[in-house]
Amino acid sequence: MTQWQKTACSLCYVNCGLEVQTDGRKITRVRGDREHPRSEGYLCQKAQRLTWYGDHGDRLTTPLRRRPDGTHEPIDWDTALTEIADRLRAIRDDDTGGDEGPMAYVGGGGQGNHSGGPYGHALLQWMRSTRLFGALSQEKTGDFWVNGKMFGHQTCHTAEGVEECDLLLVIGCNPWLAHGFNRARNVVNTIKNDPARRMVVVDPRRTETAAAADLHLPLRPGTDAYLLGAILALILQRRGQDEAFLSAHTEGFEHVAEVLRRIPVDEFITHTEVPRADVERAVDLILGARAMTVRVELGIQQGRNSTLNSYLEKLLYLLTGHFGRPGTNALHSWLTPLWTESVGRRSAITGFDYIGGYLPLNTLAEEFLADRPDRARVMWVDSSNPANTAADTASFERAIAAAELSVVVEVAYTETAALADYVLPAASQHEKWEWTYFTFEWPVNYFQLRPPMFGPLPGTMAEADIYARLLDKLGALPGQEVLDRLTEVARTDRVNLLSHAAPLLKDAPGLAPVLLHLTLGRTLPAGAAPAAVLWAGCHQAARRMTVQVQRALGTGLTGPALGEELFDRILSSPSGLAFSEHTYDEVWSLMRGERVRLDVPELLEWLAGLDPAQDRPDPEFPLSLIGGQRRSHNANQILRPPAWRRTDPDGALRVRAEDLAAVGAAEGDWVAVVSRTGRVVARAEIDGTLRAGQLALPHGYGMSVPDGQGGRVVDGPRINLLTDAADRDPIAGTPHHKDVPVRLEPATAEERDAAQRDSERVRRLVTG
Ligand SMILES: Nc1nc2c(c(=O)[nH]1)N[C@H]1C(S)=C(S)[C@@H](COP(=O)(O)OP(=O)(O)OC[C@H]3O[C@@H](n4cnc5c(=O)[nH]c(N)nc54)[C@H](O)[C@@H]3O)O[C@H]1N2
Ligand SMILES: Nc1nc2c(c(=O)[nH]1)N[C@H]1C(S)=C(S)[C@@H](COP(=O)(O)OP(=O)(O)OC[C@H]3O[C@@H](n4cnc5c(=O)[nH]c(N)nc54)[C@H](O)[C@@H]3O)O[C@H]1N2
Ligand code: SF4
Ligand SMILES: [Mo]
Repeated sequence: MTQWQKTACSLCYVNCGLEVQTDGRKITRVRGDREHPRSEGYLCQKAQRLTWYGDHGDRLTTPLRRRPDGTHEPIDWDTALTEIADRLRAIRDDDTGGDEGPMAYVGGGGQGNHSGGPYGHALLQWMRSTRLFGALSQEKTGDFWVNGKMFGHQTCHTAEGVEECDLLLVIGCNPWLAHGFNRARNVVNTIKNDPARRMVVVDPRRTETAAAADLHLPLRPGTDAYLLGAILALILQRRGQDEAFLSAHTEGFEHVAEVLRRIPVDEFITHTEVPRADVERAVDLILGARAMTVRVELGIQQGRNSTLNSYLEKLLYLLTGHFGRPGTNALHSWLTPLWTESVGRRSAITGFDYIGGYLPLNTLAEEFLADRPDRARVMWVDSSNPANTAADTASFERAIAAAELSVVVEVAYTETAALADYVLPAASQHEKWEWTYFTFEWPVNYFQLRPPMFGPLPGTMAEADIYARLLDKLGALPGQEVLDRLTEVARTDRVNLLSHAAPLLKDAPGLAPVLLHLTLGRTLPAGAAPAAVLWAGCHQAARRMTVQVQRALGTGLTGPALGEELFDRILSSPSGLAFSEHTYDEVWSLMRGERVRLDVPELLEWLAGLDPAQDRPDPEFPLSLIGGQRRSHNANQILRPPAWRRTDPDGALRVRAEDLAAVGAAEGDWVAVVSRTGRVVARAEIDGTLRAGQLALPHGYGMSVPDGQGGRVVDGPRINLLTDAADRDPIAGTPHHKDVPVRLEPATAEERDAAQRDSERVRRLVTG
């Protein structure tokens, strides 16, 4: 009988536990892992396609170096790492720039892989650089900023009680297709079928989730701040605030109330174009709820007034006391926080604050293209494909061309890799020990370390090894004798390893992961060395939340013994395990400070200044594009072969019939979507679930892939040709991708012919 191996799905950040069967390097069967303590056997249709992630013609198997003509040639690892090290050292040594250093590091992990991040950060530190960018800083940093203000620290992060709530308020997300929380479809169906539970959806489009809801508020795109402001004002008018909760746990309510009382409710509601009666009904449901949970995502985080939206959605549950009880929002624990806190640091070039350690991805190009000595000089990309996923593709291309050195660490020959000076081939998530820090559960939180299902693909290395070898070439590491001595300590006196290593780390604390990898790592099961970094996290977690770790593990161990136990359990639990278990009243221990700060002056001022009259579509670009819609057949840039898409192979433009007819086009025609920044041709598909004047292009297309005939073909729209990096949030710099101002035009005959030709080539790959 064939063995089922345990792993997890890396196609979205929910990371459901899986069991798979394999044949050679192919995954042949996939099922949900019922022993996975969090996902309990759940999976969605995408997991069946997982094999396409690691098994395709664009897998990298050798380092590449760019030739003067822009093409790449294979080189061996030692040459690649030696040349890169020489250039890094030279740039570091002659850097005369400011204190942010010459390197910009983009990425550090995707939807399922965070093992490489700590090692990349070690390199960034060695380069005396702070400029860190990534997917988080184009979606979540506004939320982190608000959390910092309200909960006292930017790593305080909220969770949702979707399983136990009696009212689920979904704002700007579509869990039916995008998930975002555990077992999303089961949750949506269960609420739908339970007469005692309700769901309200705030989304311009009648999404699959909205169709299952008790109430759908189809607001005009970009008007969430007006709607949420009006709802909050109505709640106060009805004295719906939870006075007992407010006085026990919060401060600053009076300042918030003052601003909310001045909101012109009628005017705001009119601006959203939602019927007043429906808004009132939403308020009724909120005030009648026993336990409400608010679930949000890109619709507001990548929408207009993004950071303000992140504040208002939190006020909704905090003012009404729906926090820290079963079925409400709460904070969650971390084994190791996925981001950090940064307060008071800002980019000298753009003036944007660092948030959670990150600068806005939307400002990456400016950091390189500024004509000043402190500009960024090295572009280092790991586990990210900004040539397709960062706003304004053309400006990213200028930025990487302006870099004195660009390196991409990747499993696939991506659009970003194609532009880099050097490309370093990483072992895939199926070929190394891997984990994710997307651990967002409360009151019990879970962690899974996944063993590899295949041996290393020849020519590739795990990130931990890549960075360790590079740092060794840079002379950043102690000699072998020292490492051997520490390895012996790891074997015989593991608990005290860090104190033995302390003198080495005094001046370079960022090297800790690399040292652990090279010492403790050698004592772990075969190939598990990169997991050594988790050991430090286990000890920290055991110190920080002793009682909760004890509870989760069912042990009375204390002190370092508890950290050791947690690490051993992680190593021996292939389905994952619960690492912390809180009681509800312990939620306050996850905050910094005693009380939630409700009044955030910058945001109250922003709210008070909202003016519907100033907020009108540009007549030149009157339509609103959802630039990057989640659908049943996209998964960021993770699954590259078009063959996995039997539906929607072209990545259709979805549009209402009347908006399409207005440019003289019909379903199936090629049309041009035009923005201030660019022009993209797509095949039109009629979709009556959109609001009038709203269009949608999918996320996760626009990849250049082998066409099977010796050439390459781009599979669908490169949506970020349309987005403008300057169209961004004033605080977090996050893009407004869910509301891109565009117009529609008929495609020219030339565009149509080219698009049709490419589509046929892609479709041949789909049908094999
Ligand atoms: N199938 C699939 N699932 C995925 C991914 C994927 O690529 N494919 N990617 C994963 C990732 S990285 C992320 S971050 C999540 C994102 O998950 P979601 O945020 O749920 O997905 P999106 O489709 O980007 O957009 C969310 C919703 O915002 C709505 N919207 C547009 N404009 C507005 C507006 O002005 N106001 C409001 N309230 N809503 C608006 C859209 O109609 C859409 O339903 O999905 C994850 N899951
Ligand atoms: N216009 C528009 N743009 C968007 C969005 C949108 O809605 N609209 N959504 C944004 C969002 S929410 C997100 S999260 C980003 C996602 O965009 P990115 O940050 O670029 O992340 P992914 O698309 O997930 O790409 C991950 C890359 O990591 C590589 N990879 C996979 N496994 C490994 C590994 O083990 N090691 C290494 N080194 N590499 C690996 C994959 O090949 C892939 O190229 O896109 C953003 N861009
Ligand atoms: S919900 Fe996400 S992690 Fe779970 S199977 Fe689907 S794509 Fe994979
Ligand atoms: Mo994302």
